[in-house]
Amino acid sequence: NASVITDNPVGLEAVATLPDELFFTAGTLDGNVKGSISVKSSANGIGVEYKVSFSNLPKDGGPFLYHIHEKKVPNDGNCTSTAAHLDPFVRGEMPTCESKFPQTCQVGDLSGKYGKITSDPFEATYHDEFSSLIAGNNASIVDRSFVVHFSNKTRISCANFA
Ligand SMILES: *[C@@H]1O[C@H](CO)[C@@H](O)[C@H](O)[C@H]1NC(C)=O
Ligand SMILES: *[C@@H]1O[C@H](CO)[C@@H](O)[C@H](O)[C@H]1NC(C)=O
Ligand SMILES: *[C@@H]1O[C@H](CO)[C@@H](O)[C@H](O)[C@H]1NC(C)=O
Ligand SMILES: *[C@@H]1O[C@H](CO)[C@@H](O)[C@H](O)[C@H]1NC(C)=O
Ligand SMILES: [Cu+2]
Repeated sequence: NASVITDNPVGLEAVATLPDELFFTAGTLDGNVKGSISVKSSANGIGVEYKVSFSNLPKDGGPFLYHIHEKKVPNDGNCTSTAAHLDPFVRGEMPTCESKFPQTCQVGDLSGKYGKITSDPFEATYHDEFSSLIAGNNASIVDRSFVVHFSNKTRISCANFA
């Protein structure tokens, strides 16, 4: 089970915004998915508040998945280089995450914990107890990225947190 993060400094926010250009042309895209994830510390330092927003999704290939990934997107924009999901408790992807028990999921498995992207536009806000905003913490989203996937896990687009 993931540890609850209790020492997030108040007043921090990290934001990642998807780029205008896709690195891959995965499947038949009607334009490019747009979107961003904002991660703010909570007033009491416990966990973080996520605000996610996506639009202009492909017509086929959903419901779409999204996760925090371990590594940053390099300058060339290749989403494959972001490696695996953020998983400091080395849970692995299987068995799939049970959203009723988010502490049992990979820390970075946001669509597993809080729901897949099932509408266009899609907006969601939620509190996550297990994400850190302190660089160097193994559950930190700082110096990481997020990736949007088709339901078959093919990567569509990705962005770095800043
Ligand atoms: C992990 O969390 C689940 C769900 O709350 C709980 O049933 C289980 O006992 C926990 N496991 C450990 C090792 O703490
Ligand atoms: C994954 O789904 C997309 C969209 O439906 C499709 O274009 C792509 O070929 C699929 N990839 C694989 C490996 O099945
Ligand atoms: C993207 O990155 C992966 C892993 O780093 C690499 O294997 C692949 O060749 C890269 N793709 C392109 C088109 O550069
Ligand atoms: C990440 O840190 C937690 C303590 O906050 C620790 O329990 C866990 O084993 C660490 N994970 C790794 C892969 O070192
Ligand atoms: Cu992912």
